[in-house]
Amino acid sequence: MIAEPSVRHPRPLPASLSRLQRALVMGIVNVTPDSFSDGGRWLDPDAAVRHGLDLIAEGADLLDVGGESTRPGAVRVGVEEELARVLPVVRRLAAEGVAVSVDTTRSEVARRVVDVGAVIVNDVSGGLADPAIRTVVARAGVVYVAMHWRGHSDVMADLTRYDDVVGDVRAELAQRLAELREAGVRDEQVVLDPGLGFAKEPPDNWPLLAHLEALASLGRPVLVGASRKRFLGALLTGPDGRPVPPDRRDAATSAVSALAATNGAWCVRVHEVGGSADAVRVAAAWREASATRDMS
Ligand code: PMM
Repeated sequence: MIAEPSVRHPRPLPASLSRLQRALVMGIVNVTPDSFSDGGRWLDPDAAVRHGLDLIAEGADLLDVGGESTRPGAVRVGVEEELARVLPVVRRLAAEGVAVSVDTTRSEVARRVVDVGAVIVNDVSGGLADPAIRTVVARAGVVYVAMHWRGHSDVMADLTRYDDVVGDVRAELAQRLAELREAGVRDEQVVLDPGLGFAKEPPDNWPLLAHLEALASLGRPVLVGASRKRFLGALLTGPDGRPVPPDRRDAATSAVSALAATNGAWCVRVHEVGGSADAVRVAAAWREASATRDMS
């Protein structure tokens, strides 16, 4: 089912973004040595800032800066190392006028990045890894992305049992939302995310994408992070009959962006921005046309 045409943004979002009547594109800046598709490329702060500005020039509406890899099996970094990676990059991008999100599960990192200009805290654990992050977000009043999560990267491959993946993810996200309210986070600050690839086997991701409306029915905007993930590699095989590698999954990522935006996603989080920037505009035109045809 196609969702309502008007785009509902979380608050507070910079006015330059909240006036857009289409899904947003979040460009990924991983300041890590080991992320699954681009680890090590932007570890130097100058390179990370340059890459971020390139993504904005290609059409990203906002950037998500991360200092800790969440790829399956990844080993955690210390809080000081995470801060050293992200703080200079966030500070400089925010000073350039970019809307910056920070991908962190840590309350201390969330507090410090907001101080230097981040406007979104993107927590892949939805508050479970470090519950104090809820209070930080409540006090700061920034937008908070609560992703569906069941455990850190070293254990998530063992946490993939679902009775009904859509119903179970929805119920667990409803629980995250209740915990956030309890900590004083206002509903309007919150964005929900199905956590594609996190404690999910490749086939689990498709029903979540096909039923975005089930998550949207919790009353909050939905962010989709499908970019270059393993379930896309598993769908597509190369000439050698093997799953295509991460850097060959961008066309499929753009296709997901178009479909997700058509079905009401608030934002898509992607490595390669150009294809998704086009896709969300196609989706907006499609939605508008489907909403405006006079049926009488
Ligand atoms: N995926 C990754 C990291 N952060 N954040 C949100 N909100 N949603 C996601 O799906 C998500 C995320 C893993 O991808 P990466 O290692 O390429 O950043």
